[in-house]
Amino acid sequence: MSNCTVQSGQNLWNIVRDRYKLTNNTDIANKVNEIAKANHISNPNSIFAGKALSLPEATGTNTLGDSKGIASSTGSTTTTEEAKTTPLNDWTNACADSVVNPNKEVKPFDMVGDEFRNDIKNNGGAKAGEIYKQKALETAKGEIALFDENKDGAISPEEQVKGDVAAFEKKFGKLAPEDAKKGQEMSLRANVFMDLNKDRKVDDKEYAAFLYAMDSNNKGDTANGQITKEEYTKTSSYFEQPLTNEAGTFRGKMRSCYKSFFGIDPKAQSAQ
Ligand SMILES: [Ca+2]
Ligand SMILES: [Ca+2]
Ligand SMILES: [Ca+2]
Repeated sequence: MSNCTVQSGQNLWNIVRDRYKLTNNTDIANKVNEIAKANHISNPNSIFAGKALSLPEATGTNTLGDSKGIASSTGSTTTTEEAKTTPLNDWTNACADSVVNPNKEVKPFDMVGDEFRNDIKNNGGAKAGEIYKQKALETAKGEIALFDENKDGAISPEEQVKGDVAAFEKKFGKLAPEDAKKGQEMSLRANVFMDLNKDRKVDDKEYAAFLYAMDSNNKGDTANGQITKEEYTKTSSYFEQPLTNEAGTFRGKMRSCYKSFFGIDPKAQSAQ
């Protein structure tokens, strides 16, 4: 066991990664949870400079990934048992339909329901913002539950890559290897795109901000709580490289939504 003091600019993720020389995200996430538990840290995402940590000695047996890290996992077609057994929800179904059947008419995904609309109609929308936020978080949590193999409440790039393929295969049957590979590359970029605070995982807050930005990704730039196929496909095009100006604007919108929903600037958070 050795001790270290958290320096400014460090987070548990990079401390653990560097100390144990881990390159595989699942290994890092597992180790982060282990260290957090041992140090009675309830939220591994928020540790502060000056905090003393005890770290077990590195054993050198844990370097499962290669030096390419996440990239190495994209070639794999392993699927998570979790994603295979958990039924798809309305949102994941709508996503899968939008991607796989470009010609199919897909009903807008109603994220907010009548509670939201009635508040606008009968109550001048006094609670609409709060209702919207809760519904977006609910949808986000449903999505995360499908992918979250290590149960840390967020989707790591690796979980995203594995889970997306599993979900698609559950709906459409086995994918051809080249389609699976393309899908995995897309999933990886999507995960990085949504990860506003750059802690290498997408949590419910980030996903909720993403849903809001997607819901308002239309000509009028307004969110109505229903995500149309057009809004969805336009947003998915941002996962292509290189990042376009439009994609940058979209991320700006995610960031301001995050700030107004949760009162935190994701940029400031990532600098911890
Ligand atoms: Ca996770
Ligand atoms: Ca994140
Ligand atoms: Ca909409």
